Amino acid sequence: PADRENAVKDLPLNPSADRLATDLVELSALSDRDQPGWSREVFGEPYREARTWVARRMQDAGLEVSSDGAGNIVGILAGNSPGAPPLVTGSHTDTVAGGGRFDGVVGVLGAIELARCLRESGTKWTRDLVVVDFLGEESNDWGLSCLGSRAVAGELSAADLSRVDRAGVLLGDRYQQFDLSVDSVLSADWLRERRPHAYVELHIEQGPLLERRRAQIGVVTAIAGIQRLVATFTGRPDHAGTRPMDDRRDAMVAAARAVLAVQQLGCGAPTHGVTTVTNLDAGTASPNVVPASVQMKMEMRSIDRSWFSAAQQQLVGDIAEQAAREDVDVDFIWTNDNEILDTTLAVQNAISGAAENAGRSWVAVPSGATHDAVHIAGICPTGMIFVPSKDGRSHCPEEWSDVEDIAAGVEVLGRTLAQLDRA
Ligand code: HGY
Ligand code: MN
Ligand code: MN
Ligand code: MN
Repeated sequence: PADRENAVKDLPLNPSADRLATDLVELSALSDRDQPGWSREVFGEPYREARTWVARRMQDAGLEVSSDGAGNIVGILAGNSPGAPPLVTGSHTDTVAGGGRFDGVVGVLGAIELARCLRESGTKWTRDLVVVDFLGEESNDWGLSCLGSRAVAGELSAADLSRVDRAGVLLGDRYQQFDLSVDSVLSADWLRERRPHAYVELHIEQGPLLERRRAQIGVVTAIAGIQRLVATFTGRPDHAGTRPMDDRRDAMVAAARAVLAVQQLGCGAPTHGVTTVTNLDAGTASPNVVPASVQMKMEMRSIDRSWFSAAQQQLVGDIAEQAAREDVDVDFIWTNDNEILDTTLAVQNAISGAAENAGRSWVAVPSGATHDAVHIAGICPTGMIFVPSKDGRSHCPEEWSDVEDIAAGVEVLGRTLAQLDRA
């Protein structure tokens, strides 16, 4: 109806690129200076400092801040009907090692800037606005990403918390440094208690599509599923100097052939699919012994359901074939990080409508990266807004987004939530 359109059109929302820039600079200073780029890994000291800073920033913006039992920082801007299902937005502020300054951060700082704009303009929505900095979105030594969003979505189990890292430290024990216990993590159910009306996450694209299509806003249609594989190649140790080349069972050669087979599978994906070998580890190999055991870690991602499961089978066959060529054995351990997620159509439409209201060009894009949104989607209608990444780079020091693009993203986030507030 016209009045709803006008109400959203006239939304006094003018996010400040300057305030966003100031916050981005201050937060990026809270990182591990001994590593290249910006490193703020979950449970690390810089991350602890950053969360104190984020909580204070949320308070300054007028949000009622608390830490839920799962280590997420939750800020609430009360609406006129606090009992109504709330609008939730947010992202994460942890990074990969040697990462960038924008991944996740844009969604947390953008939401805080949105709260500032609403308060300044005296705009009060019907529904509460809930801003969340989710704990530990990036993958970690325990092999489990999205710790905070999984927990509040009820997707984190006691078994998950009893995983150990390379140093034998229990994941559950690491929460103690945030004064949290396994019980508090497993019982953090406020998101399921207060079933949100919708969740919308602002994030950098981390890829080249928006830049190539000269679009200011990405309306995310789907988030790629991720399957991770550890393949262990077992050959035979031999003296590297005396063993004839035609009589070896060289685990390293088998693994090398497998790396190329993995790449070939990804390159052959018909619509959307990527495959990456992220690590080859020959253990404590001696410099004069034919490698007997090599561990290969890889991940594959796709939004194409018909390709994804068949591709996993084909991958196992291709790797086994390459191992057999070297008379090497191989075994496989798969872990499913997350299923493919189709975002909610109504939320996609609210985002594209908001982009048009804001006079911003937009394009529908898939997300090759995973996000907290994947886990919140099981609880409520969910969508994501992308802003462009320079040269499509991310998870590296070169990661960059222009603050004007981020401010445009915040405006579209605000207009999207304003529409959903009335829906
Ligand atoms: O791996 C990912 O896609 C995300 O950046 N954690
Ligand atoms: Mn991210
Ligand atoms: Mn990331
Ligand atoms: Mn010798």
